[in-house]
Amino acid sequence: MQRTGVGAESGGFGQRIMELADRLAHWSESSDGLTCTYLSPAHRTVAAQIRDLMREAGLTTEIDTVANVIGRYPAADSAAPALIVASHYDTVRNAGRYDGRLGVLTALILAEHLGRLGRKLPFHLDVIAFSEEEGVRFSSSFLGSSAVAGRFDAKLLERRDAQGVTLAAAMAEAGLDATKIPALARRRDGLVGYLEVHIEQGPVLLEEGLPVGIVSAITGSVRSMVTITGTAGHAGTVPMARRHDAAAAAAELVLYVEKRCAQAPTLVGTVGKLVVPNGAINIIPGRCELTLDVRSGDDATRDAAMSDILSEMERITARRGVTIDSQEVQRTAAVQCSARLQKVLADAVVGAGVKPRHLPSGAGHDAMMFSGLTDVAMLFVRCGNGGVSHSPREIITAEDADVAARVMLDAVLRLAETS
Ligand code: HGY
Ligand code: MN
Ligand code: MN
Repeated sequence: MQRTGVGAESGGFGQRIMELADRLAHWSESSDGLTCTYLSPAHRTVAAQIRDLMREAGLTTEIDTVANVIGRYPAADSAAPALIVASHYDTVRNAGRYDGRLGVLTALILAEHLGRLGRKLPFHLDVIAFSEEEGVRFSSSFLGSSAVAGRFDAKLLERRDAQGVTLAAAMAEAGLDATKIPALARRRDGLVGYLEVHIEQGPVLLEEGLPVGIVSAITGSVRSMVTITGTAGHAGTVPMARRHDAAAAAAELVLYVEKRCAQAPTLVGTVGKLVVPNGAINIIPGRCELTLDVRSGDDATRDAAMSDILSEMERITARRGVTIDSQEVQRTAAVQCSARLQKVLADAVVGAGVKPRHLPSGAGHDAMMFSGLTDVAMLFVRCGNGGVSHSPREIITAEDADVAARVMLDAVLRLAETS
């Protein structure tokens, strides 16, 4: 059975994916770089653009009540289960243009190609562009995918953004009805699996000269918001021995996180934001707000590091006469990808003439939300520029995007043959 189908002229998928990624990158809430966070005007425009692309591809489309964009390439049998092929369309600040969007556009291109071939599948092919994976605006990731996976935490609706706007208010302002979120949840018996194409966001495939790789596991993370309260004072008149400097305490904590999280192979720890609110050059910082992101491929390793970091916070408190409040805002368990779907991807990778390389993901992904509900697997695509991501220097090639699209198309058709 010819799987990749006629009409898939070599390189055609990749070129189109790159062109569409460039198009979607036009909309940003910043004049300096690509930033597209949940329900901003840019975010709403990109959702409409993706919906229109899905319509042009012949999919039945909708934008759901958390702003996920869903395009269905229907099975012959309306009662058939669905295969979800998805990723996210929101971005971090000053982002690259492929994180998330590569997966959305690849899924779209696949569905469009199958429609052009008139090739029906024994399952619906649901292309989903999740609305919020990065957790930038409301400090909690996977908002879009958690709703579809039936794991949305309603307490999130009271979470406030930097301007004090609650998620509930932001949704209402966008005309989204939060009471309809529970109805988005997919059932286990309605799914045959979940697949996601994503950039690797690391150097492994680049260093090994491979265009794609198969994800074996996805790292789990704990994220906290930390507030250190000391005593503000005059920078010129308070002797050093009498200070309770919140920023100096934060500096000690940052260096401790760096040292502690260097102590295990897959353990990483990051303080991504560190702010002295209303700071000034001649004021001793009385308050410092920071974020903490600790991850490991193994939850016990991660949790041991978090426990040590919390103990160090207590020691800093005692040493410096400050108070440290640490609020956990997210905890995601590490996920093993389905052996069954990894094999399907590996067979398709071999079919594309590429050595199959299985590798773990240090980044979190929407796929994690579906683990436990259905089988999940991911295909990584090589990143250039040393593998950099969450940066405008994020880069892939049209050739690699084309390989990934062909591998994913082949994998979907292999699944169709065995369903
Ligand atoms: O932070 C992450 O791992 C992902 O990019 N959201
Ligand atoms: Mn990301
Ligand atoms: Mn991503």
